Amino acid sequence: MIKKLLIANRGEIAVRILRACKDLGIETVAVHSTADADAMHVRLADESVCIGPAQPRESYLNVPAIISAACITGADAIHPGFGFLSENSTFSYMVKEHGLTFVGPEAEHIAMMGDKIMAKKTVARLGLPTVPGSDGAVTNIDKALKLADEIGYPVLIKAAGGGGGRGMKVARSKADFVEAYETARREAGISFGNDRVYLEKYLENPRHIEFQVIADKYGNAVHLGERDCSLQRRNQKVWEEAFSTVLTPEFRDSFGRKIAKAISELGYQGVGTLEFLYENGQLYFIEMNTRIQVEHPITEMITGIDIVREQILVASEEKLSFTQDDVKFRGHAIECRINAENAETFIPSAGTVTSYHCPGGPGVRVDSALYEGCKVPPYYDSLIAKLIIHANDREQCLARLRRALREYVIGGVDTLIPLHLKLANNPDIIAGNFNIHFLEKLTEN
Ligand code: MV4
Repeated sequence: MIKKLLIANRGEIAVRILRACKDLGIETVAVHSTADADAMHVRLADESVCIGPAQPRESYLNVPAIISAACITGADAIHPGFGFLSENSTFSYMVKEHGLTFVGPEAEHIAMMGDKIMAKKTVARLGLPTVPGSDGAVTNIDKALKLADEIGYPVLIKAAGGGGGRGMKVARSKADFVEAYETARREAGISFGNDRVYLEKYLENPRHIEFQVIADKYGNAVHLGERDCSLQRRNQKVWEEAFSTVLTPEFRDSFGRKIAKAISELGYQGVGTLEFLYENGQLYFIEMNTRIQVEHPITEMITGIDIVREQILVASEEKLSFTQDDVKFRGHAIECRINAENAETFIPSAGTVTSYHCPGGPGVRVDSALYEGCKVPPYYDSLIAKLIIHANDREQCLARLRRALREYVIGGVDTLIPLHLKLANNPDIIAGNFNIHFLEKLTEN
């Protein structure tokens, strides 16, 4: 078992991981930048190490400083959280080379899923449906044009090194294709140092649905159902739900088991998320994330499983403590991402939190590192709290959400709370009637 865990992250996810460690009796080491000296994750940890200046490059992305901090404090493991170094296969490899446990999958699996072409090929070979498109990279414009005709317009050109919405170009017709293709390759080369691209049928109005999985080192893999993450803006998710309103229990069960089987066959170990686009009653794989995700709490609420605890346990080479048949789903959960941003302009808002009142009561959970008087620095992601609501059904969940949002007070910085109140009262959202473009359209201008 891991005895002492260094958390290579900040903010609410660092606090979330600390809490799992405390429940497990694991000692904790926080690392922080100079801007985070008074941060909640530093205060709650058993020990802390300053790893550099405010700029992420010099602190939370500073691999030598982080590994040194683990060595001097006698930590035997590192948890990367999400963002920062969480999907950096070189980092996970270096952690291991220093005799430390990396709380995450094997470096080979991180690298495999980081290459979106390899990820898609692997998942297709394992029998899961993928978006129709090229079989791997397209390297030649004549072949690409021919393929695009076969796929049928609109066609999307995606970068192997992209993901999360980066490095995509749509070609609406043959007339657009050559320019879109050349631009996509050039931009991919500049952004990712890898100009390999692949083609996909462009789905016009899909939902974004993702399945949570967890696997141990002994081939046991289970799925924990899906989340609907369609409500996003500029590739930033804003509101997530478990379950999606569109999958039936039978579909979920059979599709989820296929995913778990594929993950087991892959020899994957740790937590992971398979992202799909949903259109016309079908799911099509697009990408896999090899980290714990921001929205994991909604899955925790409907399954009663502490996913971060299980993640630490499987990294400690423990067997998964439950089987697929043990997983029972209950009710509905919604997560609202409370970003320190203006709710109309989405301009980030840094500063001091001058007042703080957290909502509570039945079905309300807040994951946050905020406290009255804390600073929200301008250097990092604007996510400052997650409001997670659970209830027996979706309607009651929305009612509790409205109640909790009205109760929540965060003074001194702008937040997305007013936007979430608007969403929780929107007839289309109440009816479950939305896709990946809904929020962009609602908030444009
Ligand atoms: C797509 C797509 C439509 N058709 N692929 C954007 C993020 C990246 N993970 C994949 N993305 C998309 N891939 C095909 N073939 C539309 C998107 C997309 C999107 C996907 C999920 C959530 C939000 C999105 C917003 C814009 C575009």
